[in-house]
Amino acid sequence: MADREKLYADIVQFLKNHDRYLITAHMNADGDAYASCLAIAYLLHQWGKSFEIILHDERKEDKYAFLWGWQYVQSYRDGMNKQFAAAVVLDVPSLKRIGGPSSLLPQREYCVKIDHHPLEDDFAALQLVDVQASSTSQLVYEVVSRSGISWHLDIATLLFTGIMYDTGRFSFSNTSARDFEIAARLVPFGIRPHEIANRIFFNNSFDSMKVIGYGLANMEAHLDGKVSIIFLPLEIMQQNNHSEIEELANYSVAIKGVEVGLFIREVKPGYFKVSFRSKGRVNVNQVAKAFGGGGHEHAAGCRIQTNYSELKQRLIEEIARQLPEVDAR
Ligand SMILES: [Mn+2]
Repeated sequence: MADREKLYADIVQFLKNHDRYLITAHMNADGDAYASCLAIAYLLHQWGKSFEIILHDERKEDKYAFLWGWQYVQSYRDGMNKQFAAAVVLDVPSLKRIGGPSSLLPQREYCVKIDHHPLEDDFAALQLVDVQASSTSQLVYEVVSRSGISWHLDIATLLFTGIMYDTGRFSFSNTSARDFEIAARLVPFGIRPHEIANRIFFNNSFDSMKVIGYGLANMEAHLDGKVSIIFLPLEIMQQNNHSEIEELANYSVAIKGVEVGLFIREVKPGYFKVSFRSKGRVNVNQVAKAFGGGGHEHAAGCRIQTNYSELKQRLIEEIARQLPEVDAR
C-alpha cells in the first residue's frame, strides 16, 4: 500500500510544516474522539508546535481526565474568534457534526482529516479516511508510529484508550487483527488494560446506573423481537443526561434474536436523539440516513423533531423495510 505510506508521510510532514494548529472532532466527543485529538496534540507538543483543542461540547467528560493533555481540551463558545494556520480534524465526517468549531477551520488546503466514518464533507485537502479502521485512534497510531517520536506510556495510553473504546473492549464487529497487533505493541510501555477499562467503562455514577435500569425495565420488543427499543422520556433525561447512560445503546442490541437496537431519548420537548445498533446484518447507517443522520454500518445515530409515537412508528417501518433482506440470507 504505497499510496497509504505516502499519505502517512504527507500527514507527518503537514504536522511539522505549520504552527498554530486547531485540533477538533465530533460533537458529543467520545473515547476515540478525545484520545485521537490528544494523541495528535502529543505529537505537536513533542515538536514544540502550538495548538488548541476545541470541541463543540459544553462539558468535558471527567472520566477521561487521566489522559495526557486533558487540560488542553477546551469547549467551543459562541462567537469564538480565533485564527489558526492549520487544522487537524478527527473522527468526524461532516462540518455539521463538528458543530461550532467548524467555523474556526482554515482553508481546505490547511486542513487534514483523519477518520473512519464514511466520507461526507470535503473540507480537508489531505484525508486519511478508512471505514475499515476500527477507530480514528488506530489511524492516528499509524501516523504516530511513522513520526519518529519515541514511544512513552502517555502516548501509548492515548491510542490504546481510543481503540479500546471504539472496539467496545475489542469485541465489536469493527475489531481487526490490526487492533490486536497495535495493542500488543502498546501494552509493553506499561499499559494496564484492566485499569483503562475500569476508568472508561466501569466507573459509572450511582444515578446513571439507576437510569440505565429504568431504560432496561421499560424496553420494548418489535417485529417479532428483531428490534428492541429503549426510550428515556424528557422527565428522566432532565434528572440525568450524563453520557454514561449512552451505554443503553449497546444494551439495546445485546439481546438474543435482536437484529437492530434503538436507544431513543427526548432531549428537549419534542426533540429526540436516536442511537442505532446492529448485530451486523442490517446497515444502520442507511436507516439513520433516512432520518437525516448517519454513522457506521453497525452503529449510527440521528436527531429528529417530532412526537414520540410517530417517531417510533416511522423507525420501525424503516427497519422493517431492510429486514426481509436479512431473512432471505
Ligand atoms: Mn471513532
